[in-house]
Order: sequence, then C-alpha cells, then structure tokens
Amino acid sequence: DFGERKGQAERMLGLMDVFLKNDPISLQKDILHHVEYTVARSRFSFDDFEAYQALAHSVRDRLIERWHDTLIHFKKEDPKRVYFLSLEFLMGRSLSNIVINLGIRDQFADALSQLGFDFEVLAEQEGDACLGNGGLARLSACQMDSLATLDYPAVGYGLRYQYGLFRQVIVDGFQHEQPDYWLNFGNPWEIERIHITYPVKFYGTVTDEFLNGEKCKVWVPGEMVEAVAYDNPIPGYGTRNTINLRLWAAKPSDQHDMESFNTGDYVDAVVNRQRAESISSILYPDDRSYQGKELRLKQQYFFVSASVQDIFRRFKDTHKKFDEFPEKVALQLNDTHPSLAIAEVMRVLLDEEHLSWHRAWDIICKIFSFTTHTVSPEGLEKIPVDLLGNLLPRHLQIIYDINFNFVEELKKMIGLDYDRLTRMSIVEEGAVKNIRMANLSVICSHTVNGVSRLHSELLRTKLFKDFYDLWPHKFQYKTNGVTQRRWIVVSNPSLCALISKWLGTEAWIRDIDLLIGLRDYATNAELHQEWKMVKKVNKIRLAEYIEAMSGLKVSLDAMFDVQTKRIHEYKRQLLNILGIIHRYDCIKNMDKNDRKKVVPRVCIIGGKAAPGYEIAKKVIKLCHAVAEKINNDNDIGDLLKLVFIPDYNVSVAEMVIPGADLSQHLSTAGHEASGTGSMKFLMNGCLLLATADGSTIEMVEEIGQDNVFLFGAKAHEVVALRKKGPTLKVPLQFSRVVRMIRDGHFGFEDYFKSLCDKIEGTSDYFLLGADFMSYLEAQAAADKAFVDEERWTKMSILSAAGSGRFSSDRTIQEYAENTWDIQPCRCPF
Ligand code: AZC
Repeated sequence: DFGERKGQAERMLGLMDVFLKNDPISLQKDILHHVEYTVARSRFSFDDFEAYQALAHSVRDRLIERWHDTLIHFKKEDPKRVYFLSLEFLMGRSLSNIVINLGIRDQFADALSQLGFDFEVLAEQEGDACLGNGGLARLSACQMDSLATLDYPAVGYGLRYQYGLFRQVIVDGFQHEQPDYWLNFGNPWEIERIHITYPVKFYGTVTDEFLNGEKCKVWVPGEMVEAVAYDNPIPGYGTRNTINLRLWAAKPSDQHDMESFNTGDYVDAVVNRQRAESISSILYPDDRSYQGKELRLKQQYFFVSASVQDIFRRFKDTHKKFDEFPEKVALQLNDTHPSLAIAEVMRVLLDEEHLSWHRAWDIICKIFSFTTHTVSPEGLEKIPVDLLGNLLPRHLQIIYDINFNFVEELKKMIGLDYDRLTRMSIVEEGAVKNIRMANLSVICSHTVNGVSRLHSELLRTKLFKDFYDLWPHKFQYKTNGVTQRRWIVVSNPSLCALISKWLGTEAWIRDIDLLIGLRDYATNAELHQEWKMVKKVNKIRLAEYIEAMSGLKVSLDAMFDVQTKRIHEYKRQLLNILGIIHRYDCIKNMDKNDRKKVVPRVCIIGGKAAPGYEIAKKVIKLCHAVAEKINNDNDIGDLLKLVFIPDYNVSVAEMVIPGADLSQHLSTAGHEASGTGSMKFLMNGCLLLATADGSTIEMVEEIGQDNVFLFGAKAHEVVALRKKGPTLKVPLQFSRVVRMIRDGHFGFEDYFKSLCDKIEGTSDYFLLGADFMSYLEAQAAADKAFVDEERWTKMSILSAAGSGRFSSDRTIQEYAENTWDIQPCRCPF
C-alpha cells in the first residue's frame, strides 16, 4: 500500500538528522559517540589511535551521506558511465584527503583541539593502503580523485588484497620484505556489502547443447568462489559528488563443493573451502615481469568476472535491449591486466544473453578502451595457452574465435604477409604457445592510449606499428597527470596557503590552469621571501624525519637532492650513485679553498626493488655502502651526505616531495612511458634534473628549457648509440668511479661485481657510460644555479606555475571527451 509506505518513509525521515551537522559541538559529540559505541572505549580514556578511529568514523558518516546521494542521483539520471578496471589502486592514507575534499578539515581540526587532540597527529595514525606497486597504481588513485571532482559518472573496480605491497626493511644495507597485513587495524574507509556478491567460476569443461533448436555452449565449471563487494567512497572536491571504488574480496561459495561435505570429511572440507580466499590475498610485487602464474590469472579473472556481472546487473535494471549497451557503458582497461574482460563480456553476451556473434562483437568494438603503461615489448603480458585453457576453457575458445575472424579480415586487407600476420596474431606460436594480451586489447578496443606524447609515438612506430598502420584512428595519447588535491593541498599545506594568497583565490584547487598566474610574481621579492620560508619549513620536516629514522643530522643549507621511485635498471639509480661517488672523490682531492666553493648536498634515494630483482637489490646495498663511507668521513662533513629512505610509499612521498630542492629523473630516454613522480615534484616547486624522456619533454615545453637541468641522449640517439656498442667511448671519470667500487672502496666488492659488469663494455644497455659526462654537467649547472638564491627561487616558482598541464583533472577531461564519450552528472547540493 503506497499510502502506508509513504507515511513510514516520512516518519523515518523525521527520525533522522537529514544531514549531519558540522559545527564544533556536533562534531565533538559525534567523535565521542564513536569512541564509546564504535571503538568501544570509555570517553574518558582513549589514546591517539582510538581517537583517530573515532574521528575516521565521524568523517565516514558524512562521506556516506554524499555517496548515497550521488548513487541515487546517478541512478535517476542514468547517464553513460565509465567503468575503470584496474588491478591496482595505490590510495595511501585517506583521512586528510577526504576531509579536505568534503571541505570540513578546519571544522574537524577545531573540534579536536577543543577535545585536546591535534588533527595532524591523529592523521599520522592511519596506515597506508598500498594496493599497488608504483606509477600505474598511483595514477589510478589520482584519476579516481579527478573523476569525482569533475562530476563524471564513474565506478572504479579492483581487488581488495589482504596483503598490500610488501614493507621494505633494511638490514645491514640489504632489502628485506615483510608482509603488509594492512587490515589488521581495521579499515574505516570501506563499506562491506555482504549482499552484493557474485559467483565466479573456474576450470571445468565446455559442452555443446541445444537451446530452442540453436546450438550453444555451456560451461560447466569445476570450481566456484564468491566475490564480495567492498565499497570505498571517493569524494570529489568542491562538489557533492562522491563516487564508488568497488574492490572485490574472495570468499568460499556455498555452491562450492557440496560433494566433499557429503563424503564425510567435514574438517578437511571446511579447510579446503577456506582456500578460496587466497585469490584476493596478495598483491604481486613485480611491476613488470610476467611469469604466467595461475594465481595471478585467477586474480585477473576473478575481479573481471565480478565487475562484469555487476555492470550487467546495473544495465539490466533499467534496460532491455543490448543495443543500448554502448550508450550506457564505457569500459576502460588499465593496462592489459583486466583484458580478460573482453572475452568475459563476449561470453556473457553469447552464452547467457544468447546474442549472435555478429551483434555481440559489434558491442565489444564500441565499449572497450585500452591504456598501456609500458614501452618495452618484454613488458607486455602473455598467458600460456595451456594455463588459460585449463582455468578458463570457454574464454580460450572465444579468444581463438576472435583471433580467427581477425586474421581472416587481416588477410583480406594485407594479403598473405605471413611475418606480419604472425606478429599481429593474438596467439603466439612457439615452444610455449601464448595469448598476447596486448594484441587482444588493441584489436578489441576502439581506442588505444599512450601516457605521454613520446610514449604514443613509440607505440605507433615500434610496439604497435603493425596495428597503427592498419587503424591509425585508434591511437591517441593522454599525458598523465596527478591530483593537486593530494600533492599540494594535503601534502604541502603551507604552499597551498601561499598560492591561494598570491592568486587571491582557492579556485586553482579545482581549476589548475589558474596556477599560471604565479608567473606574474616570479621576480617579486616578497613572494621570494615567503616561497623560501615554505621550502624551509618542509625541509625541516624532512630533516627531522631523516634524523629520527637514521640518526643522521643534515644541514638545512644543503641542497636536498631527491630520487625516489621503484628501483629499476632503466631508471638508473646507479647513475645517481656513481655521480655521488664522483662528487665525493672530487671533494677528497680538493684543497681548502676549492672546498669553500662546493655546494653542500644531501642526496636522498628511496624506492622498493621487486623481491626477485637481484640487480635492483644490489643497487640498494650499494647505496648503503657508499652512504656508510661518505657519512662517516669527517673530512667531508656537511659537504655531502647520502641517505636511503626505507619503505617509500604514498605517505612518505607526501613528506619527502615538498622538502626537495632538486629531484632526479634519470631514465634512459625512450624507456619511461610517462613518469608521474616528476609532476608531483614540479607542482611543489622542486627543480628537475632529467633526461628528455616520457612526459618530461612536455614539462620542458611548459616551463621552458632554462628552468630544467636536462641531460643525456635523446630517445632517437639512444638507438644509434646502442648500435655503436663496443666502439662506444666512455669517459675516464666513469671508469674511475666504477673502478673504486670494483677495488672495494665501499667493501663488498665480490657482491658488487655483477653490478659493475652490467654497466661496463658492451653490457651497458642503459648507457650509463655514454650519458655520464652530460649528467655531471647538468649536476654542475644545478650547483651553480643553487648558489644564486634569487635565480633558484624564480626557477622554483616558474616550475610550480607551469605545472598546471600535469593535473589529472586535465587528463581525465581528455579521456571523458575523446575516449569515453561521457558527460558530467552533478549531484545537487
Ligand atoms: C608506469 C610507467 O613505468 C610510468 O612511466 C608511468 O608514468 C606510469 O605507469 C603511469 O602511467 N608503469 C607501471 O607502473 N607499470 C606497472 C605494471 O606497474
């Protein structure tokens, strides 16, 4: 009876405060309420962590209000949505980001201080959510923030790993990995949706059956697990919109194995069931090697299958005709990790919705877009056919069918060019037969994006040349960006206040192009004073962290020179260390007078190495060995210090980046698809010392060559240099520093031998020797600029002023307009 239900709804509304209030008393009451009833501590006795929990729950309540409103609004408007599929999201901490985006940070800080707590201290209690490895994963997190802020109807889908990326612990200079069981202390930012579950099937066989006289395929699975949704609301800034990041966790399924229960071994059967949970238990820590592990494939299919079921369920709630699907659904593949979604959507359309191949394929071609984050062919995922066929027999058939049709079409277009047909085929023939996930993604997506201009050019001319020649219209690029909400407003509040003061508005937090206005004051003496003060405050914070962590006292007058990112040969942390050894060697050989001219430096290196990546681990040890020598050399004093910051993650980055004077981005040109760390440094007014690689090239265009210390071979020169091979001359300085390592200047010479072998003679694939002189010159130029404080400060201001293009807001807007074809859908306030 509608009348009765309406009456009840009104009564319920009357019982609730429709919106929670944000005045200090309401906030304090709320926090105390959560202390007592959620955290279950007495309101007269709770510590900082418990206060953090209560605070987080009070914030969560407010977040949920907006999230509900947004979901209801989206449901009502039914716009075309983008579904962002990514196996990794590197969110870091959430509290500060959320209260800032909700616009209630100051209110909470006031309320807390009246209770005798400091907001910042409580915020430090939160652990990082490290559900990703590096650039790709953090990019997803930044893009979610921008999607919400720009009011786009978007849903993120991923996996809720129980163990995030390993914690890096350094013992005697060596990296050790420790498990990150991040859910130990609870996670107030997620909402468990025990009713939103889907069965996910594995293994089994496919049979032909007849349905209404038509032949169709039936997949009889051998194993079934349940996917349970955990929702993570993502608030936008300056909008009510709060979108959903839905992460799936694996649980044993009720339909799983009734058999074994009936056979009598009850305990074993229960233990077996529990194994289902292992699917979402751990994040793979290698960010670019693919070993064809079954568990990894299971993870990929598990999250894809649950997400696709969720997407179909939502679509079918309001639509009957699948021809409307492409008008409502855009599926974004973040790298090839989710590309099984292609075969899965095809399977559902064919086998469950009984569409013809022709109609189903037509839909596929309209809904998928694919972004790749790699440059090297070895970085492309391949799945052994045997593995795929065993785990997902029906999907393998579908992929074979897609490939058959594709190759037939291709033959019509290019004739019997077998080399090319072999290269473009989804199936790679060889000792082990593989499915090339990148080829599958390119063939089935309407758009293929690179992550910087150079990257896109490399995709078109190298990696995907054959495909580009066939379908030039498919290829686009969206230069990456990072969110200024996290990377300035949250992590550098003093700079945030300063920018707002000088621009006379906070509007740049939503409209980053306004930052350019800082250019007008690039030589203003007053701004210079304030700008230097901000840097100093951040350097003090970083110096205190370094001292607390390592006992090392560093001078604030020194240039803080930072290189933090995953350890990789192509990123050339080794070049940095060799440069430091060279600097050390030079200082040692200087007389008193010359030493007076040396610009003191604190060199900071940080980053994790994949657990199985031997060479990268040796680089970490070398860094510690060199630091040990230099930092304990009284003859050097404050002229040079080297610090390794352990366990680099999002929250460490938030502290390190604002405190850096100079940051280094040393990848051999043509190897970094984009690079996003550099964008965070740039926004914080930190000068870049970099090669012309990835999006650095575009940064130089924005802020001018004079404001970046560029060095090294360009991407096209790298190719030529490699060809020269053995005839390539390396400078004496280079041989000398390598010799110092080989001769045991820093100990462990046997251990470092293979590292040295990798960069001498013909094995110097990443061209450290060839770029060394140019690198030293760039370093000298940086020294020279640093002593001229006025010039340095101007360069720093111009760096931040020119960083607007590298906001993920711009990236997302381009995706929305040129790839996904979606419109903003703003929830009324
Ligand atoms: C990274 C790229 O190496 C980096 O250049 C780029 O900025 C970033 O993606 C975002 O596009 N790639 C990865 O992190 N790759 C994986 C598999 O982790």
